[in-house]
Amino acid sequence: MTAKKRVLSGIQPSGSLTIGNYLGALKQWVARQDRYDCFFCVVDMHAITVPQNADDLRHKTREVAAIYLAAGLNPDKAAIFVQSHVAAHAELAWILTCMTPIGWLQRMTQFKDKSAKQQQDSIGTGLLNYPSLMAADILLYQAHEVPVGDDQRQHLELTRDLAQRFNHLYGETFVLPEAMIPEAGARIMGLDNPTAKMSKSDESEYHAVYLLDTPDVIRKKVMKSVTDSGRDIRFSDEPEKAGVNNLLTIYQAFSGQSREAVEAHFASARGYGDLKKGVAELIIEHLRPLQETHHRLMHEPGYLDRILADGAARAHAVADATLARVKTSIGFLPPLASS
Ligand code: AQP
Repeated sequence: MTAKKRVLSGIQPSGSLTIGNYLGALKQWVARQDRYDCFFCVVDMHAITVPQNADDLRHKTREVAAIYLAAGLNPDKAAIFVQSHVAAHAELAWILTCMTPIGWLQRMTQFKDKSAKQQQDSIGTGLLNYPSLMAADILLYQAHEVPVGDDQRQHLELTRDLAQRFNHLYGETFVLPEAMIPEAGARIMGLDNPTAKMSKSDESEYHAVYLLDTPDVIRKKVMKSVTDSGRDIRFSDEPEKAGVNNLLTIYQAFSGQSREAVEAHFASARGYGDLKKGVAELIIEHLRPLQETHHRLMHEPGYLDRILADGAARAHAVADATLARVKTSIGFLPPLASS
């Protein structure tokens, strides 16, 4: 019997999760858990690369873990844990940071975008080093595949470059991971601005549909989404059709239908109002069971804590072994076990 391939991914508890996080990442994770050896973490150490309120961060960390379960992750199949519970992430991140050319980090689109939103003298170094920490997350588990949205493609390339550099310098140590980007839903755009990626930390009211939004709020946001002045309901790369294209993509990703089937579904629509109604109702229908389970789990903190403790123990077993090997390779003196 061949060993299962390994998968790792994570989401930052930096706000309320959006349908972008679900379609780009979570949905793919659930689809993989039967066939792969899976590790999924709530990446709280990534979240602090921009300022966070401590109470909010604690609450969001639990909320995100509960969403993982509510979305269908099964803790008997996948290790579900909090990144900061496994210290090896911080240790390997430092070792990799020392090997990461600063120019590689300065070229990252996410760094450029996020640093542009902050005052120059308040940008934390962690924001620049974010990709080295992400490389550590992945390489510690020797992950073969990393299911993520399209925005993480560049960070995955940097992870592969770092793994290759380490393997070249110290001998074969790390598996080279591959980004698994979904065909539909890899980049869901903002409802209020379909030229910008939907992000959980965007503060505009009509930007994102959150996974825990009520049906009325979802309807309101989708009905207010930016489209164009035409009536043509079709997939398109034309900039002026970006809003309609985004709504159709959301429909396609939730329904699992082909583009042709989605266009055929809306062929008799009387205008964008019908398209928006169809999209809103589909989102509501898909999120209902997730929201019900999430609500129940948030009232069972003991259960959630046990899952996270068990996940961290499973993560430790793999991560600590990789870290020990790396430390030996680079010449760190092993500590003598105290008697
Ligand atoms: N709009 C999106 N469409 C598809 N996938 C997306 N992802 C994020 N936004 C979209 C995917 O969700 C996973 C978790 O991302 P993250 O929390 O680590 O950070 P991010 O990519 O920076 O996501 P956000 O929502 O934009 O968070 P903030 O606002 O905190 O920066 C990743 O797999 C990502 O690709």
